Formats: sequence, C-alpha cells, structure tokens
Amino acid sequence: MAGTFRFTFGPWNIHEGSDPFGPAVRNSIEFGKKLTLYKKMGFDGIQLHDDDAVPDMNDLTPEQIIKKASDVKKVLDDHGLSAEFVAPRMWEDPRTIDGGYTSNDPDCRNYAIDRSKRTIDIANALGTDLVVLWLAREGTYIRESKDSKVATERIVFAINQMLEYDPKIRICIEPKPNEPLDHSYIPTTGHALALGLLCSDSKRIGVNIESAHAILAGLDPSDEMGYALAFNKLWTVHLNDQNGLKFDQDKTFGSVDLRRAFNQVRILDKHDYGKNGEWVGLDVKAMRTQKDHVATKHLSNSLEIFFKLLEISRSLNDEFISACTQERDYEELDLYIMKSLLKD
Ligand code: XLS
Ligand code: MG
Repeated sequence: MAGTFRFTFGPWNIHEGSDPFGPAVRNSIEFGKKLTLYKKMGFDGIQLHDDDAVPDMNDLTPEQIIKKASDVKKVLDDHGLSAEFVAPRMWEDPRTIDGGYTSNDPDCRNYAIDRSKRTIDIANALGTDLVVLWLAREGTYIRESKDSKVATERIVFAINQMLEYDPKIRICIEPKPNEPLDHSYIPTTGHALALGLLCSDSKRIGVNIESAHAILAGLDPSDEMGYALAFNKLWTVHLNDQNGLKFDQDKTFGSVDLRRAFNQVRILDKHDYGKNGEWVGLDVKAMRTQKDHVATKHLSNSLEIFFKLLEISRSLNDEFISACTQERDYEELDLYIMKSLLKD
C-alpha cells in the first residue's frame, strides 16, 4: 500500500476571481509567471487547455499551432515541468454554444472534431499522450432540443475520430452531471466507462474523476475512484471539495468534508495510484475574497491537507480495523477514524 504521488494543476487554477455576478478582482498573472510558481509550491506537472498552450489557436494553421506548442514545450522544460494532459476548451467559441460533438448543426460538430485534432497535435508537441475531455456543453437546457441516443452516438463518433487521428493518444473523459447545462450526457464515472466500450479502441479511454463533480452527482468521490480503479481506468484525478448541491465550487481539497477527502487519499494510496505514472491534479479555485499576494494558498493548502491525510491514513492500525470489521463493530471503527482525523 503506497501510492506514488506527483502533483499538477492547470493555469486556470490561478485566476482573477471573476464569477457570473462580478468582474475580476485580482490582476492577471501571465502564463510565464505562473510557471515559476509550480515548483516552489511542490508541483512537478502542468495540465493545460489547448489554448492555454496556444492562445488564439483558431486563427492559426495546424502547422503554426504545432510550432507554437513546441516553443511552449521548451519553456516547460526550462521550468522542469511535464505536461500531464491537454484538454480542448470546447465551451467558449460561438460554434459550441449548443455543444460541440452533440450540436444540432453539422458545421459546428465538424468544428469540434477539427479542434479536438488540433488539441491532439498540441499534446504531441508537449510530450504527453493524454487528452482530457470535460464535455462541458454536451447536454441540454431543455430535453426536447436533442435526442439522447443520437447525442451519445455523436460523442462516440467524435471520440473515434480522435482515436483514429492518432493511434497512440489516450482520452480521459471527465464526467460532470450539470453546469453549465441543466443535464449533461456523461454525468458519472459509470457513464464515461460505458461510453468507452462503444468506442473503436476502448483500451485508450479512461476517466478523470473530479471530487466536486462526483459530489454534484450525489456520489461519493472515493467510491467513484475505487470503481474506476477496478477497471484500471483511473488515469488522472481532479481533487477539490464541494459544499453540497450548488454551483461547482472547486474548493480547497478537504476544506468541506475532511473524512470524504481522507477516503479519497486512502483509496488512491491503498491501490498504488501513480504506479503507472498517473498524476494527482488539484482543480481548485481561490476564494474571490483573496488578495493578489495570497491567491495561490488554495493550491499549497490543498497539497498540505493531502499529505496530512496521507500521513493519517498510513498511520492507522490495520489489525484494529480488520478486527472491527470482522466483529462488525462499525461504531468502534467509526470512532477510531474520527479520533484519527481529530488528532493533530
Ligand atoms: C471543469 C473542468 C475543466 C477540465 C479541463 O470543471 O475541471 O477545467 O478539467 O477541461
Ligand atoms: Mg476538473
């Protein structure tokens, strides 16, 4: 029982603090400056949206995109950072207003597939074989606007195009049940894994489980992780926390429910997460109230909480736990876990 933990986050996790109801409250930090912060905080990897690496990529040719991404690779190397994955940002362009792969407009669907191929080019240039698909707008505001069978087939079609475009690329689906849509088509880990089975090369489809997304689906993130681990499909995670069924909060890991966070760390550690090179991603956001000079604490604090929980998990008396479970004395086990979490 020993995970190998290396950590990543995306540049979007250091942000200006705007929300749907108010503008930015902090200054922007340019990409190059953000890169200098990673190692200092204990992160060795970076997750990127395609246009984090190549801004305004829709205005560039495929060759220009690859050239720019190759330049970024050099900068990452200079900072000693590995790119963990690249994700197509498929939710801002006017052509993705009603979804990309599931849009009712064939031109928009073609755009989405084409953009995904450019994402793969960027991943290759950055030296990673992993693409994450957060299917942000693949769903509906009103159910009658799309056909869910056809939509599922369209997602499969788009993924197959990606698998065919690059025979080595691996794709991680990041399920989320809602927001920005009312209902998303791939809301849970189970949906993502089953979708993978419909694809032309299911061996290359895995999942990225985000704690908050599982909680929004009414599920326990550690159970979702265990489920994916049983399929050997947990290829990355987005740890954070979430206070009930609200908007996606991306709170500091463990800051709402310490025991829930503890169980995520424990399941990962117990099953040697990281042994195949998987990273631990922290998809956390700073509170809007944070001033500029303390607007990265959500990242360093999440890491500190992760390690604290890891220490607690590794210090538990396994014989005592198994005696409790054999005796079916779950009250005793409950108290033991609570006391362990309350100890400093
Ligand atoms: C949104 C997601 C998104 C993906 C990458 O909730 O976290 O940022 O992880 O596209
Ligand atoms: Mg995420």
